[in-house]
Amino acid sequence: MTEITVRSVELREVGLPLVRPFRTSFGEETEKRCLLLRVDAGDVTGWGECVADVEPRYGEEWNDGARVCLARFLVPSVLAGGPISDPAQVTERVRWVRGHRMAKAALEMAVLDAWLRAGGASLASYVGAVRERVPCGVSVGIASTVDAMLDEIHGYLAKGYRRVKLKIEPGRDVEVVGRVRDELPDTPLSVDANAAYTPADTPLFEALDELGLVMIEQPLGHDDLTDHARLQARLRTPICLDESIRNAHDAVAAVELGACRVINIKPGRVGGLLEATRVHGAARERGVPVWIGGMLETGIGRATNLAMAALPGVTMPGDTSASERYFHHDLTPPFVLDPDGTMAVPSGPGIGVEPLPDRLEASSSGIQLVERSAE
Ligand code: NPQ
Ligand code: MG
Repeated sequence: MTEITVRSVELREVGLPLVRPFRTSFGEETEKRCLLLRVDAGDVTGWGECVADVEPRYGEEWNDGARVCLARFLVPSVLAGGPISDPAQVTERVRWVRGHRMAKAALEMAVLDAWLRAGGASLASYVGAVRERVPCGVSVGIASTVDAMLDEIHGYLAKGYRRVKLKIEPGRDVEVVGRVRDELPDTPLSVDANAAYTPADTPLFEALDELGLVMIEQPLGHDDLTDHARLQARLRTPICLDESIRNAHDAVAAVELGACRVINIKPGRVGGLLEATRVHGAARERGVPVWIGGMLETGIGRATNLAMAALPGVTMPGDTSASERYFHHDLTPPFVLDPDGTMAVPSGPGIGVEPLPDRLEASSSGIQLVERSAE
């Protein structure tokens, strides 16, 4: 039995410039800023990445809030609990804190990485991966013109991506997507609204329903299931829920209500890799296809997403794109897309990657060490 004792946890903010601005219905980013955690467990260390952003736009959490929650509540609870012989103990020790799933997920990832390294096992094997390579899709930000968007899409298709997801927002939707569909009649296309619409927009979704999309992601409220169920009943195109699915319980409720026919799993959004495997299991039992989303992760979070994408119920290409889709220089050795549109699942111990020391140094700010408090 593998057992580790976490001695301290280092929290740091890293900033990586994006190769091009990424615009969604909730805002535009030119730099990815996130918290990275390094767990020191003596003989082994582990890395975790928090998917929160600078501001609470995609979800309720944000970097400064996540850092304080980790430093004040989550890390001390894990440190105080003593040795860890099962990663599920992390979940148990932080259960008393309501919500803060992104912060919890980052800590679980870092402890799990250290624990797996201590036992010499890979994350992929631990979660039950069944593939060594996974098919990948790409998410395309809202551009100022359709031509600019098409240029970008043609570039991705030339690299091999197997599905293209277009971000939409009110005023940049049916017409834009229709023009892309006209130019690319056979490309698997989807759209993601990031909760920008209301039930009053149903006619707009009925128009999108004619465009042969693979799915329509999170059209309505970020915390809604019932409006989505009513909309899904009127559409042939599957609705995929992202923001609305906070845990496996939500996934079951969404499927039973008919609120979606596809689920986007993001380990960070559901509170960790272990809960993400439960979302996967719940969907699989019910015959609901899932795929792994992306939050513009550095190589740390990208590695864990790839491991999850190798699970048997993940039957659609996800937003697990190559490092170069987002960054000139990733924190880890870059993840590269094969011309066949697949990427390799990391197979080394733990999450299989570590930050490159010089890249980490060059992109870090605000480093904080959280140690066990004296009894
Ligand atoms: C989605 N991701 O599926 C998200 C949204 C998103 C790849 O489309 C910083 C932090 C920027 C989190 C931009 C993709 C982000 C972010 C987009 C999440 O809805
Ligand atoms: Mg989404």
